[in-house]
Amino acid sequence: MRVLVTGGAGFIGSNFALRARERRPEWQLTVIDAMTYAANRASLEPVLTTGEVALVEGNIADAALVDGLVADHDVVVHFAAESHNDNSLDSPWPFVESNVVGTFTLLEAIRRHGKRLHHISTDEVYGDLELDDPARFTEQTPVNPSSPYSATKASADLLVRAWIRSFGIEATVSNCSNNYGPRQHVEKFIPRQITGILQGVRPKLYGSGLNVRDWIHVDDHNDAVIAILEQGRLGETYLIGADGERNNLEIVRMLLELMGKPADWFDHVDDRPGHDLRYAIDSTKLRRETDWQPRYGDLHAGLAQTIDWYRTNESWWREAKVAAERTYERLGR
Ligand code: NAD
Ligand code: TDX
Repeated sequence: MRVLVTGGAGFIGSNFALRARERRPEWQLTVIDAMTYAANRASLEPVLTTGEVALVEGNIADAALVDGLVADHDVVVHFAAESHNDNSLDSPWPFVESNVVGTFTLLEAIRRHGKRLHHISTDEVYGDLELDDPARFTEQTPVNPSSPYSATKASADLLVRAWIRSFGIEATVSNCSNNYGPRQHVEKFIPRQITGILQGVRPKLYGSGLNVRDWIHVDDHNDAVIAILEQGRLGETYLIGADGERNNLEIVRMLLELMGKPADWFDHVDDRPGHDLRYAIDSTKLRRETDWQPRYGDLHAGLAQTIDWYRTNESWWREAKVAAERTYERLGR
């Protein structure tokens, strides 16, 4: 099977390429990535140097390029997106271009060539839940996005659903909760705090720190994607989550403990505008229809592995850290 991975030089996409090489060595993988600030060629180095994965540097909104690549592959796994909420509040256009126009461009190529698509999305399209609400998101929850990022992801999801219904394309969609693990850009919450602590900087909590995210290890997310590709029903949406609800303060306390710092060694900073309170995923459908199960049940163990990775891969993140912190300084966070 020839698999085209969009956004494969970013966090989840590069981990997907590495995991697919291990679990499905017979697949032929090509990555298309615009190599934005969020991409890192080094993430793919082990599979690029052996020739196991081909990297095409290009934009998914480039219709001619995408048409040729889709024609040459059997399946497209679509990770490419602008992915950071804080950036979307600062400058929304790249989010519309990559997430909406980019997805539209892919869909048209998929339709022309009759190929299979798996579209990767986020639980943020459903908006947020109250802190004291026992409810969790399901595939039936109506979309209700809060930020420019989540609005563009919801738009992309709706385009995919419309192309399934109106044009009969062979596609599946997954909406996953917050990922953590190796190779995540240092602008994101967990790697920002880990790399900060390694540099002697106290963690920074937005607002009260009581906002809840539902954490899943990136390998568990990617195993679910492989399960959906192989066992999912065409036309369906699957929610991916591993019952990892924690508030941000609890995460910071775990990191401080694992890294040998006092429990109160953090600061509160200004809150993110429109900051979603809580996300929570009910992944019953995925578990009922496929054999997927998360392997990282223990968040402590997953975070310890992630800390080790950042500790031993400083050259991977050093430059990006300077740029990310410069942006945060300008945003006052
Ligand atoms: P990321 O920012 O680390 O990586 C995104 C990659 O896409 C980058 O390599 C970037 O260069 C590339 N890209 C962006 N625009 C492009 C374009 N127009 N053409 C080609 N390549 C382009 O993001 P991530 O965290 O790996 O997220 C991957 C996907 O998973 C996204 O669709 C995101 O919405 C979704 N998702 C992420 C999370 C999470 O917690 N990180 C959770 C659920 C879903
Ligand atoms: O320094 C920080 N301090 C802090 O308290 C940062 C960077 C974040 N936060 C908070 C904001 C959120 O409540 O931590 C939580 C997680 O923040 P992010 O890592 O920015 O993630 P989030 O906004 O929840 O979105 C993530 O999960 C869903 C990904 O970035 C998205 O791509 C994905 O769709």
